[in-house]
Amino acid sequence: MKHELPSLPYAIDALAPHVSAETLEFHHGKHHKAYVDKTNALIEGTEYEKLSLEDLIRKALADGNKGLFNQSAQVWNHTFYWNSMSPNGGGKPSGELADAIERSFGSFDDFKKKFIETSVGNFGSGWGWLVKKDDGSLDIVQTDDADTPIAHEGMGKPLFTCDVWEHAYYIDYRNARPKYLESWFDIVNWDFALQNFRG
Ligand code: MN3
Repeated sequence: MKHELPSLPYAIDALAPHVSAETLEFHHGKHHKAYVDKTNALIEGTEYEKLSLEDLIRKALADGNKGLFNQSAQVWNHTFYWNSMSPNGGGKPSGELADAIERSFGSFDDFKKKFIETSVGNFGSGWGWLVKKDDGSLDIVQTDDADTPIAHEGMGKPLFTCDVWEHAYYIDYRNARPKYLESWFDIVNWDFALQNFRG
């Protein structure tokens, strides 16, 4: 199958000032598009062509096909990231997700602090994730470069992700990754996270 660049689930300027239209024009229109185009070019005429994006990512990793893994995992991660943000986001989670966060991290504030510390602490490029483990508890994980929890057994089911590659924040925050993360919490899509928690 040919993979498509999904449309953003909101207007290009809807996340400003937390994430500007200019950032999204580059991040979605150039970076994400390039990952989609390169994935399609790499799978053309190969056995990967018939696989879903998720299966393709896992097979590329198992095959040691690093080039394809990086491009295809970035396609998945970015689509998940767009959905992890909302102009109606921010605030605190509700319902059973709020309970799970308290159980796993002590309090919402402790969770937020730990998520920001973990994501700021990623030495290079990568992703911060809130994941649900098999036992129902929550965890914060970081992955490097294109790596993604969906490629690894036992890493947990992603509930939301924050892109901490410089291209995600450099236009708006220059090198200030902690500022980006603080601001990012005002657009976290808790409805999406709850849906993933339940699903
Ligand atoms: Mn990115």
